[in-house]
Amino acid sequence: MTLTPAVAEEVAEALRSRRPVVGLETTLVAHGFPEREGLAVALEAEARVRASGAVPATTGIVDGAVKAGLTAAELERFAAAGESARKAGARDLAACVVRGGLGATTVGGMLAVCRLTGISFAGTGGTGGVHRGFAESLDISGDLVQLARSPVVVVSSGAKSILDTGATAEVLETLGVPVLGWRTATLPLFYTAAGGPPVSAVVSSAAEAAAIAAAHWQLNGSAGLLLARPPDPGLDAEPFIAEAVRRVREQGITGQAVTPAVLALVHELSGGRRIAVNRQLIADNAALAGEVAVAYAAGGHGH
Ligand code: PSU
Ligand code: MN
Repeated sequence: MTLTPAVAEEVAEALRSRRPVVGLETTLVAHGFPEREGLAVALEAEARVRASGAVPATTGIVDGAVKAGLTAAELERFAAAGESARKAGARDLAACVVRGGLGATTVGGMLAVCRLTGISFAGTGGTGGVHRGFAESLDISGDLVQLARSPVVVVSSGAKSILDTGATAEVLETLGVPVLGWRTATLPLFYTAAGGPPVSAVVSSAAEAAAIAAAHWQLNGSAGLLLARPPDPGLDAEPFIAEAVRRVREQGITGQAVTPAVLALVHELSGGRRIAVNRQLIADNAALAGEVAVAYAAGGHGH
């Protein structure tokens, strides 16, 4: 067990010299895709970050060490572990470090690692949020609170439409997290571009997003921003989602198991199309995070 994060040499060097770095999460690698496809997704996201001129730092807990920047062999371990890798939100980091084994970071877990290591940009598929039926379950993803606490721009395809997206937007407003729409005035719904609540500001270039982030960090200290990019192409998953949420509730599933259970059912009901759309948007979001990180560095803001 070590409490000092293990930052890959390439990542550490980039951070020292204020060059662009992009954090990535591992829950989607271990739990988000069937049969090791998570490895291909992770490598694709890293390649897209590199192509945009930034250094990828995929985060996870490996044998008791909090890591920023994983080797291909480590990524392979996450993909192969599947369900046996523990889902690691911010609250789980300590137990993972003490127990050893693999902890697959959620967006919230990744943000905690970004805070520890000084990473200011990150990419993912969809961020967690307020679950449908929250009035009964009080199920609100830790991703939201971590966003509010971490000076990081997170690029995602908005909040998954398995969530109550209107309530999610309200909580983001309450927490003071700017929601920037990438060339869109409404929050994308992960699989689909249209129909979400309004964003707080529309941005049309990476330089503009970087300038708003820099200003936000000056004005609001250590608070994060969400940059929401509509998926391309989309998928109308709505008919499957209500059914999936209903079945998961009926089965009495609660807590951390809710998101993966709903996603698995949506996948089953949508006949696998979800996987292709998901894969594409994760890679595209990673690339945009890289572009914003590059613009931020070029604007003389540092990292
Ligand atoms: N998107 C997917 N699969 C996932 C997730 C998102 O396609 O597994 C993960 C992300 O890591 C996100 C997490 O941070 O779900 C949120 O989980 P919860 O609602 O339990 O906080
Ligand atoms: Mn939850």
